[in-house]
Amino acid sequence: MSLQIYIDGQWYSKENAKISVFDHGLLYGDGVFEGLRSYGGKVFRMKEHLDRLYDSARSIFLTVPISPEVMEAAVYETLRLNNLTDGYVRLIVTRGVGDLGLNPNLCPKASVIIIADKISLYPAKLYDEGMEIVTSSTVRNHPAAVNPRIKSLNYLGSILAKIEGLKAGCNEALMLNLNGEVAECTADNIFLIKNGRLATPHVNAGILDGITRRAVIGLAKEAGMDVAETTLTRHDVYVADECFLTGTAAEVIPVIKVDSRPIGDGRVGPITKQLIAAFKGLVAK
Ligand code: PXG
Repeated sequence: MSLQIYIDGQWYSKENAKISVFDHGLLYGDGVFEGLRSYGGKVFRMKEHLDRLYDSARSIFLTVPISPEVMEAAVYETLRLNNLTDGYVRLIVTRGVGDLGLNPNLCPKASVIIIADKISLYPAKLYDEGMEIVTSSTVRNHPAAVNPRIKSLNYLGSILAKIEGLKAGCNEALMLNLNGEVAECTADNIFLIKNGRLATPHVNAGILDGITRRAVIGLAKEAGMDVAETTLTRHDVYVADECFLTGTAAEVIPVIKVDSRPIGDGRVGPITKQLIAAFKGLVAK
């Protein structure tokens, strides 16, 4: 059976799941989204994802037409209809259909789309051996423009950085903020380890407040590690002992080379391994 996709209260097969070309989500990237993951039939940190979605919407004056409770039920129903216990869920709220002008007041109703599909994982090899990343020339969105904490449908900056990464033979790319400080990668947050201590950019560096990032900070603290949310430069990355990325799709993935410089001894480090194992334990709960 074809994938069943939720649009505004009804499910459509993939072939028939269509939205208007006048939807401002398409015309202007006017909307917000979330990426969630289900493990063994349970969505990981559902409430945190829904809170972030509704906060993103609120920040852009977008009224989500259904309550978080109805949204949660629709997510589970979409997973069930597609027989997915382990899967990836994309939640999208668009401004809805309007005219060709920018005016969102002419879009009477926001649209909600829920797509549940199998997760496309990075190759297992990357988790064992670590990945290589490069710094992108595309600067992360300035928080005074559209704050990166808003998971908006405008991902062009991250897409340009991703293209630069791919052209350099890398699966991810590091983005700096306008001050030249480390921000995050295109769809993942970044962590460094130096002398047994963890460090990750503060959300005020202009990053997405990642839910996997929060989970890993919690796991590290539970394990008695020191975690600093702080200002980091590329120098800190280059001289780190270990580096890893976090994200809903990637989970926790080691980085062993940045801008052609091996991180630490160029192999996946012990603390990264420990946190990968702890994260596996957490999602299996
Ligand atoms: N930073 C950015 C810019 C993101 O878009 C993360 C960090 C990680 O956040 P979570 O909450 O997932 O730990 C994201 C995640 C994908 C994908 O397929 C992920 C995101 C966006 C688009 C695609 O992995 N967002």
